[in-house]
Amino acid sequence: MHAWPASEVPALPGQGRDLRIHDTATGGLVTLDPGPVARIYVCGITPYDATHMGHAATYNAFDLVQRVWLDTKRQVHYVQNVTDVDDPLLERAERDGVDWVALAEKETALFREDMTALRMLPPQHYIGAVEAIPGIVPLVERLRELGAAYELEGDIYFSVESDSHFGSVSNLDAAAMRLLSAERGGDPDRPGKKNPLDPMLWMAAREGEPSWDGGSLGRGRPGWHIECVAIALDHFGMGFDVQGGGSDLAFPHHEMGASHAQVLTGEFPMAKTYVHAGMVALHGQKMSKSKGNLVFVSQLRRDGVDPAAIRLALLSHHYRADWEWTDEVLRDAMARLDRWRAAVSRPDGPSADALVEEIRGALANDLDAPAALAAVDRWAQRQETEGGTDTGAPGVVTRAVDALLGVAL
Ligand code: 5CA
Ligand code: ZN
Repeated sequence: MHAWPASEVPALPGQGRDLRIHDTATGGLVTLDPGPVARIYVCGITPYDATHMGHAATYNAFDLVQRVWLDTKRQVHYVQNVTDVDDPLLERAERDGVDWVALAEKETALFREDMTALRMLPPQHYIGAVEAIPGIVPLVERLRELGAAYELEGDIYFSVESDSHFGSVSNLDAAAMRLLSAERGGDPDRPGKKNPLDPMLWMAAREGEPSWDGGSLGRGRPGWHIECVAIALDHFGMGFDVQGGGSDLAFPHHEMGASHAQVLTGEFPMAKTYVHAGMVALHGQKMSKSKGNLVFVSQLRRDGVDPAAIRLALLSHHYRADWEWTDEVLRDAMARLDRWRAAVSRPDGPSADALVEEIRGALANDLDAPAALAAVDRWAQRQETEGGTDTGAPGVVTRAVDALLGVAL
């Protein structure tokens, strides 16, 4: 499917910095060393209740990863999926009495609009689960041939024990995995499974639900994890630079996906680095579709909030932190945007050369966006109190904030 239009990323003077970032698999900071074309796969939305601030915060984190890479003069190859068929989407369509295809299309269109407004760089390949099915079926067949998959009442499961590296993304113990599996789309209590954690690869057609021809698998639809594996392997193969998503995807989604891919190819690891963003909460609880405690990007836009202020609100928290969305967060961001705009609207100002390096340094240090904002704040403050004679400075600040933070002043 098509993605959304790209906003231009201005080139900055000087040298970009290599990114040090937290890797969930090793539990520490790693310095990424991508080739001339950096490859990143970011898990996309399941298209209903899009785009809430939790979604937006997670996509903001991976947009920053790309902006740091682009600043080092690398190209970025970015792939994102849309889980446009899965249990929760079908359940929502059923609840609301709407066609699931129409729901997915409408929500994906809204997501594209929100991403465009927020100046999130688009993926080069934006792939739906449904369009990936012809690539998924042979992978499941191959897992069966390899003895890594088994059938249970027509459904096909992946055997986690077939991967000697299973557990190496999330590093959780079996009890924690079992709990999270039950919470996040798994079925650990289904009788007949070899291991309670085994995830479904292919679900046999159910009465009244959509299904596709699965060749030797029979009619059915794909499981969630194999969807992202098929898309990532198709575009990147193994060993791509970053797989990203919110922290709720570390287990089971990224763990299971890595295992599928590792068994399929005999190679390790699937992604060199696994990066996870913290969870955004509202009223003390994780913002989630199931709880319905959501603030939508599109609603704020309709209320007349400048998307640049929404973006600044996201940037005012470290991507790895869990944080709470409040009216105050947005008010502070709007005030900051006004201050920055006033500061760059003057014909001259204090030199901004050091500021560009400060923003670069902050982002290269595990995407420390709050530190980058603080550096711009200091420049804007100097502009207000002392001013300066550098006629190029306001333009440099405008371009740096645009290129590195995605904020249009
Ligand atoms: N379609 C799958 C991924 S293949 C999925 O998880 N979709 S989603 O719509 O539920 O979430 C999309 C992205 O937003 C995921 O990376 C998820 O981790 C992230 N996300 C969901 N809720 C929050 C939240 N409250 N805070 C931060 N990120 C969130
Ligand atoms: Zn995914």
